[in-house]
Amino acid sequence: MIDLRSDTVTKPTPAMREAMATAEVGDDVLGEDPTVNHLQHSMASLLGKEAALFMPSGTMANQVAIKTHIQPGDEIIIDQESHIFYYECAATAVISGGQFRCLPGERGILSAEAIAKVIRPPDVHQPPSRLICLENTHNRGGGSIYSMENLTAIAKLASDHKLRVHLDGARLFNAALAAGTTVEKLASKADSVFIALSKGLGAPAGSVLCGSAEFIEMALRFRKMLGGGMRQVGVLAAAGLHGLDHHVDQLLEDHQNARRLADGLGQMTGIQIDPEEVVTNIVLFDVTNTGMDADTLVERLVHKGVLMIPFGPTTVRAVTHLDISTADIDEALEIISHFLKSSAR
Ligand code: TLP
Repeated sequence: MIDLRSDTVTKPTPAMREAMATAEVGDDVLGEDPTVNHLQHSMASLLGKEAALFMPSGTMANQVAIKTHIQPGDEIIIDQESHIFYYECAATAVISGGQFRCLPGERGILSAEAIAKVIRPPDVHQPPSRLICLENTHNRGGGSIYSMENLTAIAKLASDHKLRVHLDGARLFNAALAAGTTVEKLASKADSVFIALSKGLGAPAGSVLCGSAEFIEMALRFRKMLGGGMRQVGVLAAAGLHGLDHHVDQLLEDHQNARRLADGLGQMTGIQIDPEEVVTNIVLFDVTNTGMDADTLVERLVHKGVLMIPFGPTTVRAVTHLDISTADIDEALEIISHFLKSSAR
């Protein structure tokens, strides 16, 4: 099976398992897990933030960040395809009582001009705009990235209007490599940011939320409230530290493999894709002209040994990752091409 459903499907390597098995641990709810503390310290300094907090998942990192930033009744400006809005089970409505002001981004990317238009004036009838949420890279945007210039303009706008900025940086390393910059520079334009350890970095679980010391102190309370306080969790933190030490540079290979996949798909009759848009590890393509919808095509390809996921009625997503080689991409392309030719007959 060539599993291109997500970069979340990676299995820990033997070396990562070894790091997990030998990790020093303690009770992290008591703040006594040395490996978690090491990870939090490393991540805060990597992102140029005062403090960091280990989280069980990216979803919890986003939701704890939002709860820490807003009060019930506040408004959050966000792209309409963002993970926070699209895939987090309306958690913000339930947990924080926030209201979203959704904007149509350009492949998920918002501009300062678009955001400026929806910032509320002080008015007793209207909810206060409080927070801007950005996603970099953007998942449903096909791994699209923010330019530094855009982030700087958004941060200035936020500061002029006393709004906070939260960055869903689940794939921030991918964004930094693609933009030729550092995660620290990208994170410098946000008040809070999280990075996932369980995606491109190959760890089995975990995300790290970063921000000011004051922000993280509040976030710690909300993580506990939501049941995210874990005990001897250094075994997971060790996997994350191993990923940070060994799997960041390999993300470039994931990007090259994604582009190779996109180029190959672009040659196939029935598939619509602009390979130039594939700048990180996520490939979106349209299957309308194959005569199949996304569900049917994906389902049939499972039986041929290629796993992808439907991302809309006629859109399919494929994601490259640590457990996918260039040879796997070539084999997947051959399988898909053969399948499309035989379906067209
Ligand atoms: N994304 C998953 C699915 O939930 C769609 C995937 O397969 O891509 N932010 C972004 C940008 C994400 O892509 C995801 C997961 C999350 C947050 C949530 O992370 P987890 O799964 O750790 O809660």
